[in-house]
Amino acid sequence: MTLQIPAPTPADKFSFGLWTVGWQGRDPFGEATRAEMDPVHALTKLAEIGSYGVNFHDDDLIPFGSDDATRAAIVERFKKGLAETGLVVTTATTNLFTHPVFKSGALTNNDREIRRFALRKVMRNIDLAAELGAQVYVCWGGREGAEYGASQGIAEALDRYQEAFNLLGEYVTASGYDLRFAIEPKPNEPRGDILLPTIGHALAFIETLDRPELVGVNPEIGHEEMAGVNAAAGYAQALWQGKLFHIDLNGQNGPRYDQDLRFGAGNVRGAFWVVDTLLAGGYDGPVHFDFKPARTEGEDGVWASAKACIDNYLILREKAKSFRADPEVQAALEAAKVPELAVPTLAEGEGWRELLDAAPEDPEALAQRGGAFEALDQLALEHLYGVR
Ligand SMILES: [Mn+2]
Repeated sequence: MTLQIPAPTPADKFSFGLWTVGWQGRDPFGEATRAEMDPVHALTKLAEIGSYGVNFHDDDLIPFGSDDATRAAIVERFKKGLAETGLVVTTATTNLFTHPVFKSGALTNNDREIRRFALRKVMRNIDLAAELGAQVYVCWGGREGAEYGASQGIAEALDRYQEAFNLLGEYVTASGYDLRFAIEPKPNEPRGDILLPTIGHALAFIETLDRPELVGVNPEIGHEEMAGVNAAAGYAQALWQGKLFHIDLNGQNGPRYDQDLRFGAGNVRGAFWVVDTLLAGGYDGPVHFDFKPARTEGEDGVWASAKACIDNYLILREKAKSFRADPEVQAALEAAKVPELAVPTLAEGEGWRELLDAAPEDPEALAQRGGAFEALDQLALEHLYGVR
């Protein structure tokens, strides 16, 4: 039985960054392999493949250093493109990494003047994000980090990061913008070590801010896998803490350079569990793909890979739904006592005294019980392999 891939709809909220499909294929060893892409052309093609939204770094749309008149003309033309294609601006973000001024970081640079410049650059693009209707402002601190132990004090760097988010929170509040921030963790690349390297680090940092309710996370599958941790489990914890403000889906094969493969083309099992986690947790924000079409590809390959991100999400969503709906899976979940984890450990009205007074368990007998996880996981694989 061949699965019919559903057609994408606006309710699916698929979105792409201009920097994804517009990536020219420059890597540390080679020049660009593709021409620059006109952002308005990108809008047209994104709408054609079933995208609902688009997002951008300030410099993706408006070249760094543009004067006010140039900036205004670009924004007007982009707005017209949005109106013609019906695409929505879901998020925006600041490029705080390409220009050499940011070579040693932006919001946490040791150099105070660079920090001040960076903050002004962020606020300026927040204005544009709000004007275009974005509801989430993504913050990837790719250059916030170091290569050497003595290069910066981590505590002082976190103080400055905290100061920056407190100021930006105050800025959006004072400006009356309906905008929340989403921190995107990454362990390394381009810096040797980046601050807030994983979802967990970011979640802990957010709780120290003046307005923690304004800040959540934007986890990228590849970045979590680069750190060797389970991306789905991280997404689940962010959901559990009410902090999954946005998502970056892509593909990665284990801890190595940031591959940014099209979604579904890296760790397939990991991708399946991410989709299952998003469905179970009721995530209803944009489904954003942060990938890079391989530099081997021409423009046809760019759109083939972007469309494949959408298709792979829809395929995995169908598979996750069929897995959860399968009566054999439900029986296997019962056998593995998965529903029992939702039952509180103490009974209603019980406290530590009653627990201490309760009839003792027999650990030797309990140890004889099998987990029944192998059969359960095999059912998941059979759904994924397409034999169920
Ligand atoms: Mn990446």
